[in-house]
Amino acid sequence: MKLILAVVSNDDSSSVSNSLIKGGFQITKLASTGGFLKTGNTTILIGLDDDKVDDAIEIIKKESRKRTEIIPSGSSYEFGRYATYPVNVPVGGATVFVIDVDKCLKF
Ligand code: 2BA
Repeated sequence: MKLILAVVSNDDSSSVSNSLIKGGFQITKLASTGGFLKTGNTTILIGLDDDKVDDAIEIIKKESRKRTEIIPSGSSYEFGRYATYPVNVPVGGATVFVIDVDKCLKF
């Protein structure tokens, strides 16, 4: 048995967890905070059989693929008025750890 720990962005956490549940996986979601940026992210725990690890990773990869989004940002003073301008911001991505599990007990 394995335990997957997947750190995903809060934006992707619903689609990742919904797809995992749809795929038959049991999950636990933890609210977490990145040590570097100190912003919120979501850590998803998945206990699963060894032969299901690749399937779960595929789902996580598909639902949290790194991409850029265009968001309005900042303001510039041009032609006598302030305006926002669009910038490309990288979002998404996941950090995945796969750990061996000796035992899983439920009481
Ligand atoms: P990522 O490497 O994609 O990591 C995203 C989040 O995943 C991290 O949030 C952290 O919560 C978790 N994570 C990543 N690697 C981990 C590991 N080896 N062990 C435990 N948790 C891990 P943040 O710590 O806030 O980092 C956000 C982004 O800032 C990172 O994206 C990376 O691009 C950058 N970063 C992190 N540490 C850095 C450093 N020391 N110097 C430069 N850039 C750094």
